[in-house]
Formats: sequence, C-alpha cells, structure tokens
Amino acid sequence: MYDHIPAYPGDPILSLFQDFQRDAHPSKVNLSIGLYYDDAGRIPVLGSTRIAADRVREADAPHTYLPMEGLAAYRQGLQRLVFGADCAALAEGRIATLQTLGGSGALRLGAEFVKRYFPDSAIWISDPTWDNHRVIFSAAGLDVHTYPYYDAQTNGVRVDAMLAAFDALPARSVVLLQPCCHNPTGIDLTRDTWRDVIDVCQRRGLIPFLDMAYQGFGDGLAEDAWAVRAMTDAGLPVIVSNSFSKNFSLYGERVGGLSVVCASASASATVLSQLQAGVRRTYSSPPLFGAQLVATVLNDDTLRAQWENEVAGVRERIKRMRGALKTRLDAQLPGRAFDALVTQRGMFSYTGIGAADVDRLRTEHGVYLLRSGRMCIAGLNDANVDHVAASIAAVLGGAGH
Ligand code: KET
Repeated sequence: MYDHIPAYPGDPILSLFQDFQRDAHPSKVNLSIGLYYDDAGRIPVLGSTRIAADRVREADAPHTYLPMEGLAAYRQGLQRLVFGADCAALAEGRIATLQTLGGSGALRLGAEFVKRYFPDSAIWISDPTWDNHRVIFSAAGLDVHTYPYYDAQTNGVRVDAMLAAFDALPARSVVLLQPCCHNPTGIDLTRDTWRDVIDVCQRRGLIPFLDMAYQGFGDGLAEDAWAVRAMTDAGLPVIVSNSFSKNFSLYGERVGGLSVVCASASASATVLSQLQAGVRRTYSSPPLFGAQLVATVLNDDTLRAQWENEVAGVRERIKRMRGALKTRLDAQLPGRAFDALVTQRGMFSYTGIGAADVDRLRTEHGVYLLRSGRMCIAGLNDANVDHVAASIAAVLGGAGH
C-alpha cells in the first residue's frame, strides 16, 4: 500500500546535525544548527530555568490539559517581553497571543491563518532566509516569493532594492522580516531602514510578519524587539512569531508564541478565537512543562533578573567568540577581510565560504558549517577556536584562493 511513497531526502540543517553526532572525528566542532553551546561546549541548562523546574516539580500539580491558546501566565509574560510592558496595544487588549510549539509552530499556525483569511495573499521572504520559512509557508498553501536582502559585496542589506520590491507589492501581501539576529546572514536592518519599511507597509497596506527567534542575542532584550514595538506603535497589523528555544535554552520543550496585533479589542478576541480553532483542529492544545518554566521565570522578579543576566552572558560570549575567530583568521589569512565576523549580530555569520570548501572543512577537519557558508558562532569556545581557525586557514589558504 505504501510502496509509491518517495523517501524524504531530509532537512539540510537537521541532517547535518545527525551526521555531526555520528562523526567519529576527535576534534569535531558543530557550527551548523542554531544551538547555543557554553564555553565548556555544552548546551546549557540555565540556572533560572533549573530553579523554575524545581518549583514546578515541587508543586506536583496534575498534568491536565492546557486550553487551546496555552497557559495564561505564559502568554502574559510573553506579551510583555515581546511588546514591552508599556505597550499601548497591550493595554488596550488589541493583541491576540497564543502559546505555540516553538517558533516553527507559530510560523505554521500564522501561515494557515493568513491562507484562510487572506486567500489571495502571497508571502515575500528575504533572499536568503532560514530555509524552513519557505517550506512552512508553502506547506500552508501560500505562494512564496523572495525580496532582495543580502549584499555579499558590502556585507550589508540591499536597502533600496528591498524597499522598491515592497513598494511594488499588492495590498495585503505578507512580508516576512526578522527583527533581530537575521538568520542566516547576521545582518539586521538599521532603525532608519525599519522606519522606511514601516512607511512602505502603511502606504501599500502590507502585513508584516515578524519572526523573532533570537531575542536578546543581538543588542539586548528590549533593543532586539525594537522593530516589533515600532511597527506595533505605528498601528500596523503585525503578526509576530517568537521562540524561546534559544534564549531559554529550551529547544526540546517547544516553547514559542504567535501574536496578532489588531485594531480593536473585539477584533483581537475574534482573531484569537480563530487561532484557537486552528490549534484545536491540529494538535488540540500545547504542552505544559516548558510553558510553566518560562512563565515562572518571566513572572518572578528575582528569576527574571537572573535570566536576563544569563541572556546577557550568552550575548557577550558570542561577541567574544566572534572577535577571537577574527583575530586568528586575520593573523593566518592576512589577505582576506574578516570584519563581517564582528559586525554581524546574533548566533550566525555568513562567512562567504563556498560549498566545496565547507565540504572539505567537514570531511578533512570535522568542522561543520551549513553549505551556504553559514556558521553558528555559538558553537565556538576557547578550546576549539584555534582548531576552527587553523582548519579554515588550511582550506582557504590552499591553491585557488
Ligand atoms: N525562526 C528562525 C529565524 C529560526 O532560525 C528558527 C530555528 C526557528 C524560527 C524555529 O524555532 P523553534 O523554536 O526551534 O521552532 N533555527 C535553527 C534550528 C532549526 O533549523 O530548526 C537553525 O536555523 O539552525
């Protein structure tokens, strides 16, 4: 009966992570998937979430169903973290927020919402973007197009071309943007450019869909959410997907959220009801444990302060490793400029290393990057950065470079 089914060729990011786990290379380094490793090379359990987990276990509450929209304390904490505690739209009850299965679940639920209520709308994603964006939105039946974004020549954004593309879109088109720590390039829009994006969204009647997976990893928790808040304050009908996978180091607990900013409290209640229906027909209700951890941390002043410190530590360590790699590469490959390593923000760096060289890094040196040349800086540490730099120098320094 099932013989006609072709095998799934695998996801480029997840398959590479599996290959890494199986690799017997003694000094292998994982710089592929977006996982944050601490300086000892471990995926950390944050101190704040460990205390929260102890509290949840001690409370020993029954493992009942959550409502379709998720845990109330989690949704409130999430809204204040993403939109800011002083957000007017929040005070006016205009934001519909649901707990979702990570950032991916939020994207899929948001994509289905768009397809159902804006059936003629297509979505535009940046060139390049996280590979799975295209997969998720096409799976929900949307036409997916790209807009110009990365400029390899300047290691910046093709601002004029991007704005011109937005300016030519039909009303109600959806534009997917990343408010901070752009995956995969590490290049974000400046606040001036965001203001221009807000302008064109208003002028053309576009729907901004903001995917924020790395809040706090760029310049700070509030700083990184600046674009979300500016668009909300400008009165745009923003859709936001956010993930706590990275900034709480809770990848497997599947903690994220989907928020839709509406024009009135009654519209927000209606939108929420339809999103609830979307959850009910898909997985009925979200998981409990991760939401309890995040809610406990966000809603307790002491734990919240501890967590903010931990996120600051992550941010600083990533920046320090950017500098450490640049210093070594500058010394070993003086002909090439590695400035981008320190100007880019967040976990990722677009290194410009070609696919053939990426393959050599993996097979000859055990150093794993994505074939696009994306490097996850958060996998570097003091013990492996010399090996990584020497491997890159060996591969790039050879004939033909
Ligand atoms: N959005 C972006 C921009 C993103 O980079 C990821 C994950 C997600 C959403 C998904 O978040 P989650 O809460 O895990 O569902 N990106 C990394 C992991 C992956 O590919 O799944 C990555 O790019 O390596």
